[in-house]
Formats: sequence, structure tokens, C-alpha cells
Amino acid sequence: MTKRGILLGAAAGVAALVALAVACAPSAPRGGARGSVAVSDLAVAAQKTYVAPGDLDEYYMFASGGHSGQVYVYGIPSMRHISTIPVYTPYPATGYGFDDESKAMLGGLTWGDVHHPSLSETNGDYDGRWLFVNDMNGRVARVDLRDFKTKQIFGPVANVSGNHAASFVTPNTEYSMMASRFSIPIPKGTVVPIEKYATDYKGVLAAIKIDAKTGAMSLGWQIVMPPFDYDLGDAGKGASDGWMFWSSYNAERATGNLETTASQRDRDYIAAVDWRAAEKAAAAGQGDLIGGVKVLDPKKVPGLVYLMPCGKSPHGVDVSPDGKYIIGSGKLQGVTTAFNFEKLQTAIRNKDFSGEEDGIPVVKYESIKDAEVPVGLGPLHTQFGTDGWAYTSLFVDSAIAKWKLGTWEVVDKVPMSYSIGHLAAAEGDTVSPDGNWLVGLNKLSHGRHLSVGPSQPESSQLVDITEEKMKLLYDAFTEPEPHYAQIVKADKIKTIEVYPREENKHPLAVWDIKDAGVSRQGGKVIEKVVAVRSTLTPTAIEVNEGETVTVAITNIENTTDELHGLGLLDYNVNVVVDPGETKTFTFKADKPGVFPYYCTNFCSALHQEMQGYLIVKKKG
Ligand code: K7E
Ligand code: CUA
Repeated sequence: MTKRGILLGAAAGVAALVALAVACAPSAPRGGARGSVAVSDLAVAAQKTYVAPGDLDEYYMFASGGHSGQVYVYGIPSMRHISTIPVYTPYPATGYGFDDESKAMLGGLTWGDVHHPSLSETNGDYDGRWLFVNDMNGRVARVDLRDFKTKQIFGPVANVSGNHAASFVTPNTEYSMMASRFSIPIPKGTVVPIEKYATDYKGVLAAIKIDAKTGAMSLGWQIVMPPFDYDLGDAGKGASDGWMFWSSYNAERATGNLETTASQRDRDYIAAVDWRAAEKAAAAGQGDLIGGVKVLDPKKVPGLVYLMPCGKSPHGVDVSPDGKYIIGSGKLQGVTTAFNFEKLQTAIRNKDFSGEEDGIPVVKYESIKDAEVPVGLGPLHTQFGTDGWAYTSLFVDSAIAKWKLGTWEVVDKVPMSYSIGHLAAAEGDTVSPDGNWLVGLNKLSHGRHLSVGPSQPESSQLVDITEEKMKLLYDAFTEPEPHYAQIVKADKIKTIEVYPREENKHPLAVWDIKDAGVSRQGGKVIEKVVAVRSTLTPTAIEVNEGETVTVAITNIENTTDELHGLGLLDYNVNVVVDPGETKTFTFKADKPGVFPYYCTNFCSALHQEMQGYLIVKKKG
């Protein structure tokens, strides 16, 4: 069979290939090979990832969209892209960022940089309620998994600069944590010459409090830190519940060409924070007012923070499912370091320190390290499976290493195409990972898909981790830029079909076409519109030039996915309203004329007829 024939066969003739797979012993491939992959292996791979028409995936994967400011939703194992959730960026497809409500939430910013999605947890297990995602610009957002919509954007938070090490939640979603990647003089707005970086610039760790019932976010507490670059984080769980770990680079406190200046020391630090102690100190009113918020200083609150030396310029810090180990991946070396939480506690009790940084004790490396695991070059992030299996992404080696907690042996490697960053395992950040699927989130995809010019998509590769040897099953291509993703069992997420009418408390909602129409309040025009197949009532809106117009559209449909939109071309208006929802948009009628508006979302055989006119009468 030709290469193309095999590929077509894998895609179109899965049933036949499955039959072939059953007929073939894996050791006796028949009918050629794609590279070194036997046809029977392709057939098995195809069968494992194939989700037949009408069937559903087992898992949701929520992947960060990087500087697209969005979250992408995939089904696992099919790797099909199911949905895009706009968070920090307007998204015309859903009208996000055009209506008054989402515009207000975006607060005038039109992009964000999402790196780390974090599913809400109960007892260390994903509970399917919310998804939190960070933005580099000091923000955290909450997506409600009942309707897959962004409900709150919190921040920019005072003092935190370059919020990369976020939005990691604690095991009962008490907090979503954040930290400064770029230390600055605080409060923001203070100017200090760069020569004083080492003493006058500060990193900040912050905890965003999450309301257990509503998910509403508010500021918990902050801790001022030495000017390192805080990079990744993970909350302790099980044995280490109550602690938070943040990796950092640039222990050198260098400025300028960090590529070299921040890579001189053999070890940087992981900050271990007793967050319950921070909570107590904050509740007791400790801390100094900086930038309008109380900030705890570890010098004044002993026992709050300890520094764990970790070589060399660590990136990922990952806590094992039982909470006993903290895995720190020094990206400039060939090993990943496993720290023992119990040993950390003993070292703290015995004051087994090797120094201090701005009054924060540095714990002795040899006393808390259990192993340096020789995973390979450029270790970045670690995920977990069952039975103590750990999987570390290797950026430089472009591979995933499989190794074991406790024995520290590296047992397998699978190449990634190419340059893997994060990796995500099914239920991988919980206290009980599933140990079946692992997705490599790669930075490059070069040559593995039809070319689209100088800018190529990223790639995500599905790996089967149920057996001794990891098996690459599938390549999917993704938009920029999946840093991290989380994979949750599909049955944990309970979505709604339509918004229950009794939950719609919008003051301008109308449920009957006879209530639709114009009113004027204090010089403002309010137009209530009802959207239902296949009319936007009223079908004409008349206003005077210069008036400020608020249009409130209620979609009174009772059927799921029966959306209606309102596009008003010359006024840059584009709203989409889900069944049971009311949205408003406000504009100044500063252009006289007649402007057609129409439903943007194909809704019925008479969708095309769902149209009307805005008439803006000339002044005078
Ligand atoms: Cu790309 Cu978590 Cu921002 Cu690692 S981060 S790769
Ligand atoms: Cu309503 Cu198309």
C-alpha cells in the first residue's frame, strides 16, 4: 500500500482496518508501514481515537488559547475541536465583546494572554463547575461550565505584573493563585531606575478568593517577594494540602540580557508558601498597604514562605496526586528534581537552612531532595497517571519521558512533533488521574499537515498511556497557542439546554412581542426587541440623530441552539442571543440614514427574512 493509501485507509476504512488489526499480530505487520509504524498499529490507533458519527467523546479538554485570549474545547479521544470560549478577546462568532455586558467585563482591553486553565476542584477532584483561566495582564477569569460562558474577569490585580504563574486552584477551590513573572517597583506607577532592580523591584504572590457557592472572585491576600521571575505554580494536595508552590527563575536578580545573565547560578528557587498561614495573617490584619491592598511581608510574618533550591531555571512545578512529591523541572538541565514534602517539613522544623533571600529562609537542597530523575533534556512540565507513573515533557529532546515516583526509573520515551511545552493527562491534576490519555501540547507542527504559509499551527498529539509503552495515536492542529490544557471526564460537566426563564433577571427582558418597542427615559432611547423565529420585533426602529440608543434583545426560544443574532453593519453592532437570554448594546445614533439590521445566526427556513430597519432621522 502507498503511504497515501494507508492514510486514506486509516481515515475512511476504520472498520476494515480494525478487522485487519484483529487478524494481524502486532509483531507481524502486514501490508507495508508508514515510517516505522506498522499498519496494524495504525489500525489500532485509528480505532482508539475514532468516535463514530453520533457518538460522544469520553473527555473534554480545555486548552488555553495563549495570546488569542480564548479557550478551546476539544473532545478526547477524537481530538475534535468542539467549541471556542472567548474570554479576554472579543469574538464576533458569539457576539462576545459587542454587547454592553461583555464589553463592560472586558473593561476596554481587547486581548489577553491565557496560559493555564484550572478546573474547579472539590477534595482535589475536578467538580465540573467552573474553569478559571489566567491572563498575563494580572487577571483571572471564571468560565461557568453550565453554559461555557465567561462570567467574571477579575483584575488587573494591583501590584501583580505579568501574571503567568496562575490560575492554579487549591483542592477545594478556596483560591485561584497568581504571581508576578516580571518584578516591578510597587505599587504600579512607581519609577525606580533599573540599576536598583535587585533591591527595589518586587515580585508579588496573590491569592484570589473564590466564593464556594457562586464562584465569585475577590482579592484574598498578597505576599511581597524578592525580584525573581515567578513562572509556574501548583497547589499542594493530600499530604501537602494547605501549601502552594511557585517556581521562579532569575535568582541572579539580573536585568538586561536574561538569556545569559539569569542562567548563571546552578539553582533557582521554588517558593513554598503556607497559604493557610497567609490567610490567618491577613485575617489578623497584618500586612502593609501597597497599591490599595494589604501585602504580607515574609520578613515580618515568619513561617509564611520558604525557598527550595531547584536547578536550573525551573519552569514547571507539579505536585504528585498524593501530595507527597513536588516535581521541579529545571529547563536547562537533563534532570527533573523530586522534592519530598515530608522532608521539607522536617527541614523547616529543624531550621535546616542554607541561607536566606530578603529574610526568607532557603531550605538545604540535599535535605529535601529525594531524587534527580534523568528524564532527558529540557524538562518543562510533569503530569501523572495511575500507580505512581509520571510523564515529563522534554522541550529540547522533543519527547515525553515516562518514569516512576519512588523508584525514579525512566522507563520509556515517545517523540513529540515537535518541541513539546506542556502536556495534559486525563484528570491529570486531580488526586486520582485516570492514566489513559495524555496530550502533548507542541510548539511546532512543521511538515505534519498541509502547509499554510510562513505561520504554521501548533500541534497537539494524543498519546495512549494505558500500556507499558506509550503510543502516539493522533495529531491535531491547534490555533495559537495551547500552553496548558486540562482534561476532565465528560460526565462531570452538566450543561443546560436553554437559560431558565426564571433566572433571567434582566430589567429590560420582554417575553411577549406585544411588550416590544421604544421608550424614552431621560433623553435616552430604550428599544426592547423580541427575537423568535423568524422576526426581530419591532421590525423598524426610529430614532433621532444624536440620541443614545440602548437596544435590549430577548431571545424567547425554548429550544437549545436556537440562537438569533442582530447585526447592524454601519454601526459595528453584532450581538448573538442564546435561548432565554437578554443582551443589550448601546450606541450613539450619530449617522443619519436608514440602516438594515438582520439576524446573523442561521435559525430557520425563513432566517433570511429575519430583518428590519434602523431609521436615524436627521437633526433639525
Ligand atoms: Cu508555555 Cu505554562 Cu506559559 Cu510552559 S508555559 S511551555
Ligand atoms: Cu434568527 Cu436567523
